[in-house]
Amino acid sequence: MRIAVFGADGYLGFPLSLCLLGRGHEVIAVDNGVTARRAACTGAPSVPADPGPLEQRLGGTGATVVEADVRDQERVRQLLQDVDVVVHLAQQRSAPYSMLSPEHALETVSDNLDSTMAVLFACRETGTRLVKLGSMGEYGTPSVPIPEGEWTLELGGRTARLWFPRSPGSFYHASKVCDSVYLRFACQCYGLTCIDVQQGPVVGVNTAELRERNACTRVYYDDVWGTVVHRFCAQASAGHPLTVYGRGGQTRGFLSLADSTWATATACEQIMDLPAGAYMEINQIAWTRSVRQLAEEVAALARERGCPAALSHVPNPREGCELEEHFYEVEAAVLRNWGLVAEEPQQVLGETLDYMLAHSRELRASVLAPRHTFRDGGDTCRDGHG
Ligand code: USQ
Repeated sequence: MRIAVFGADGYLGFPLSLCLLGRGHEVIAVDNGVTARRAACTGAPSVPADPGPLEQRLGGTGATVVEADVRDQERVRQLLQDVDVVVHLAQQRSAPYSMLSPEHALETVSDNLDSTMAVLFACRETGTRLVKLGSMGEYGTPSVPIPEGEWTLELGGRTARLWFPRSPGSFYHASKVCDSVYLRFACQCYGLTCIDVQQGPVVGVNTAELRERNACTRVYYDDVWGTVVHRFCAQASAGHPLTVYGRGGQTRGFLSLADSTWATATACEQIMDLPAGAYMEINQIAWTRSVRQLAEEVAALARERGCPAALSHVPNPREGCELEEHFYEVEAAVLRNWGLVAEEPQQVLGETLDYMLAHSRELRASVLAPRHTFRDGGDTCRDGHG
């Protein structure tokens, strides 16, 4: 198949492109480099600091690399001519970034909406099918199990198949809710075919294809772009206490980078079997952990490697926007039915820790502690957002 990956230079996009190529697909890798620019703006280095130009990193694979802004409707229409499936990852993907200032909130919701609308209308015209990366954070943390797709409500002696209620915890997560609303409507109204992937935080630095090419993806560890496990591993490697926000009972569904690329590539293939007009939601997670448990596991692995890692319960910068203790259960049957054999959490945590230890000299100490709160934001990059 011909598959376009929008956001191909990102943490997920690059390994996904390699995975799709490995499965024999033709890949059009599209990016405009905005994530690296945004991260530089908040003082956030990735590891490695500069993985090199995408064209070079995909050299010799046969992928077509295109620099383009996917908010540009006309450009997206051109790019999707004769493309079977597009994977849309090209969005502002940091919850903390979206809470830094009114400008960052607006940039997040408008950029994410613009790109989704451009992709949606291009798909309507070209018949391209869409795999869209959403977020498990659309649902928040309700005190009941989160179903996969629609659920049945009984009220007043009647039943209805409905969408599960959304409860986002940041403007970033709210932008993903809007994406889902527009895409579901477009499937119903225009006959678009879409898999909306509600994904939990992705963990890890490696996939089979990255190992094979001895290549790296962009991994962040700072308080704006770094996700929790990457931060804990970097902190342990740098001799910094592991910053558990508040009580640390915040529980999420995680999956490894390799599992995420496998699942998203599988979604690209599975979507061809869906009837036109189908809107399918899947919950892309493999295992659940509280952040306290994760910190304890990373600290234990660090101690095994001779690093004296300690936990520090710091005031939660997301106070008021997330619960610190809650029930969390997620239905994730689709991935199991597709045959996902998830990587063991211990293996993924250990590999991520080893990666950070190998790069410990590059780690910037000033971005390890939280610098911003969701309520008050911060001054970072106020003038140069985006
Ligand atoms: N946390 C800590 N200590 C830290 C950093 C984070 O305890 O040093 C806690 C946060 O309070 C939060 C949890 O870890 O409760 C997860 O935070 P995160 O920064 O790892 O992930 P999040 O902001 O939720 O966003 C990430 C990705 C986003 C994706 C989302 C899936 O950046 O693109 O959509 O995970 S989900 O978490 O299910 O919404």
